[in-house]
Amino acid sequence: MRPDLFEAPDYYNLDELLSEEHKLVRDAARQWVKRDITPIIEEFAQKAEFPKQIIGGLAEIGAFGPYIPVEYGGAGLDQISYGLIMQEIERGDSGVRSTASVQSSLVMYPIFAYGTEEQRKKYLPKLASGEYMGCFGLTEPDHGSNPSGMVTNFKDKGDHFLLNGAKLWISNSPFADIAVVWAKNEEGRIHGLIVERGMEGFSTPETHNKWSLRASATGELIFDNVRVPKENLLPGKNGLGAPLGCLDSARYGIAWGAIGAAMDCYDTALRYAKERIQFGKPIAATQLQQKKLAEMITEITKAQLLAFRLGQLKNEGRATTAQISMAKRNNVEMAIKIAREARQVLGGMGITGEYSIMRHMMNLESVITYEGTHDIHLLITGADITGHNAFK
Ligand code: TGC
Ligand code: FAD
Repeated sequence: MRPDLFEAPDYYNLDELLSEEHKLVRDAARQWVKRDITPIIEEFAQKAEFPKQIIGGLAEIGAFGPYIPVEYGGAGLDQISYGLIMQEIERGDSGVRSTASVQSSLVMYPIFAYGTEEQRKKYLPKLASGEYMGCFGLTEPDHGSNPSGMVTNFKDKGDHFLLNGAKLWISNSPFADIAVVWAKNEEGRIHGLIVERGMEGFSTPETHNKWSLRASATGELIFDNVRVPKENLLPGKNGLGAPLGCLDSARYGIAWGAIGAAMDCYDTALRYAKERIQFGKPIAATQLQQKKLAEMITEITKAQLLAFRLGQLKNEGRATTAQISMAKRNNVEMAIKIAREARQVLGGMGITGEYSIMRHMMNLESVITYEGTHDIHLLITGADITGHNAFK
């Protein structure tokens, strides 16, 4: 892959709205991505392998639990800092951002928000440092968009719970030390359980042959009569609202992350268009390429404003699920469209691993599907504005 010459677009001087802390956090993540992600990511994506050596670096830039309080090992930052970290990591690769999203919002957050003090102390510092890696099991083979239909279940056996079922499409599962698993009790109520690697009957086969998120490990979670200690139940919240509350946090991070992927595609396409000469002039001097590039920067700027305002609302505890859905949906679609256009600006070179665009484009095909599909987020907005739920 070529040297990383990335320069972040900031057409509306949004840096002026950031605090010194925001900029410090953002710049540290940006430098780390240039130094530790760009040089290796294409190779790992090509060989479909998660680069485990980056775990320590992710922990150092505060990507594991950015908004989890310092007393539990988190970075104690605000929601805008969290968003900026996700933006910078996804500028490098959506799969790397996935690893951080899952660890922070889908594993650390439920333990912090719904766990006991003992669970917080036992798991959070190790998750923040990367000593433990976690995964989140909600989706099942027959229940993706409709997780309330899940069949994974646990029975009370007196001194332990007996867990049975299977989860599919689980980021980080092949190497995770712990899994936050959502399962129904005997009354059909959904609860979160912490399942640890090594528990008898628990296995995590890897899913192969993905064309997307190739540098992220995805797999299954299989529970065959797994004895889960009773102290591993998350007692603070139950019902579908418990996992959906975690998704709010992860979807918010994705709304920022997608901007990073889009910025990288735009920046690459802009530089290429200025340097590539056809018919005796740079292709950047042609109206058709200018249209593409001008529309890209317009859409990135709108997405940045949406994410920033959502971050302010989130800091104030006022961001609604529907507002988060709108931002996730808009910003991921924005990014995937920009990746497709940017790929064309590079002509044939756009399909090679010399440049990051095709990898971003393929990654975004997962991002537009996971954490609620593009359709599901539209229906969440639809239900919110009309008062009519089209899911049921
Ligand atoms: P519905 O009846 O609407 O809601 C059930 C209960 O949950 C409450 N609720 C929420 N609570 C907290 N936060 C939220 N965001 C909430 N949304 C809803 C709701 O009030 C209700 O509470 P109660 O007390 O009345 O029972 O549920 P539904 O069955 O109609 O489903 C709604 C729907 C379709 C929107 C939801 O299920 C959904 O979002 N589906 C998409 C599934 C999804 O996003 N899966 C993601 C899996 S994880 C993943 O993809 C990780 S990829 C990560 C990476 O690698 O980066
Ligand atoms: P389905 O729900 O079967 O949807 C298929 C199509 O039908 C979609 O286009 C959808 O929009 C549409 N559709 C569904 N319902 C409706 C409706 N009511 N009206 C209109 N259209 C509808 N899950 C986890 O729990 N943990 C993870 O870590 C995780 N990581 C993932 C990593 C990757 C790489 C991928 C691809 C997925 C991951 N997922 C994870 C699963 C992800 O959340 C699901 O794929 C997603 O929620 C969609 O579910 P599904 O794939 O079963 O599609």
